[in-house]
This record gives sequence, C-alpha cells and structure tokens, in this order.
Amino acid sequence: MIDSYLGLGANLGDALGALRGAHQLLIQHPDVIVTGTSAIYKTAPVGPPGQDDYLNAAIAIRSNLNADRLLDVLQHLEHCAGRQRLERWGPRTLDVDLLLYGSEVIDSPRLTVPHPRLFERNFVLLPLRDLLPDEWTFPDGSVLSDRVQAAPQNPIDRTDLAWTEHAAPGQMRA
Ligand code: A4P
Ligand code: MG
Repeated sequence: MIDSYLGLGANLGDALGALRGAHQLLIQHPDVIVTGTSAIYKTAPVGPPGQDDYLNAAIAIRSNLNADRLLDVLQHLEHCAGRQRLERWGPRTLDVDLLLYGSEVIDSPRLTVPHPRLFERNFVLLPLRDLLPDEWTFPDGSVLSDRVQAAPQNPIDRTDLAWTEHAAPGQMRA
C-alpha cells in the first residue's frame, strides 16, 4: 500500500460541492482508503486575472493502485465534477493533482511527481501541512516547514467549512 497526497482546487460554480463530491467518491472507491483531510482554505487566484477565489484542500489516501491508475481515478473525479479543460491556470470546477506518491519521483509524459508546482504554492503546501508533520522530508531532501516558509505569500484563509454537511469541520485523521 502506498500513501499518497492529493491537492484539490475549485473556483467555478459550487466549489464546496465539488470538493465534497470528490471526497465522497474517494471514500466509495474500492481501491482507495481515505486516511485524512485537511481544512478547506479560501485562496486568492493565481493565474489569469478576473477569476473568483478558489477553495483549496488536500486529502491523504492509501492505495495499491500504481501512479498511472491513480491519475485515472483523479481525472475521473474531475470529470464527475463537470471539468472542461479550457485555459491553462484558468477557472475550473475541480482540479485534482497528485502531489506525492509515497516517496517516489516520477517523470513520465503523463505524470510528474512530486507535483512540479508544489513548492511555489502556499495554497497547496498549507493544506498539506495539515496532514504531514513539519519535519516531513520530500524526495529532494527538503523539509516541509522550510518549504512553507519559502513559498510565496498568496492570500489564504483557513475556513471552518466541513467536508460533509453534518460533520465537524477541519482535520480528520484515520
Ligand atoms: N500531470 C502531470 N503531473 C501531474 C500530477 N502530479 N498530478 C498531467 C496531476 N496531473 C499531472 O493537467 C494537465 C496534465 O498534467 C494532466 O493531463 C496530467 O497528465 P490539468 O489538470 O488538465 O492542467 P491544469 O490543472 O490546467 O494545469 P496545471 O498546470 O496542472 O494547473 P495547476 O498547476 O494545477 O494550476 N489559484 C489558486 N488560488 N488555487 C488553485 O488551486 N490552480 C491553478 C491551476 C491556477 N491557480 C490557482 C489554482
Ligand atoms: Mg491539475
């Protein structure tokens, strides 16, 4: 079993519904165990101007799927949220990125892991920090707390939005 970390982002339509829907589909997936969820963050958009704020979050999972099959699952989640690929870095109903796949480094035509823009984005690193210890070491030897400190300070607010309508907000660990 491999522990993986997913980054989720949404800023079109019902963004919270898109995050919640993806979470539910992962819970229901026969080959995936959801082991943790970050808080849900409201973040200023990075990319083309005129976009709405995003909701960003991270989910920890455990799975036997290889990285390629896991990417298929993530793209299915995007598809279920009605994702259309229009503009690079443009608005999206749901973006699900594979941030970390165990401690593996993957560089294939379809997949780059760790995610290539992970360290440039506090809206990815801060949710990830809800799921991993500060001293977590990336495959390149860098440490999570140092990466968080060095990341650009894009405006970001931790919300108390819950992953399910009736659950307590914030972090859950298995
Ligand atoms: N791909 C390669 N590596 C990976 C990986 N580790 N995880 C390939 C997921 N996919 C990976 O993805 C394009 C291709 O990347 C996939 O077919 C897959 O084979 P995409 O999701 O269609 O492309 P994209 O998301 O439009 O582009 P990109 O560059 O991945 O966008 P980003 O980097 O995800 O940025 N501002 C805020 N505040 N919050 C956000 O979440 N997100 C973006 C999108 C821009 N601004 C944002 C946010
Ligand atoms: Mg993406």
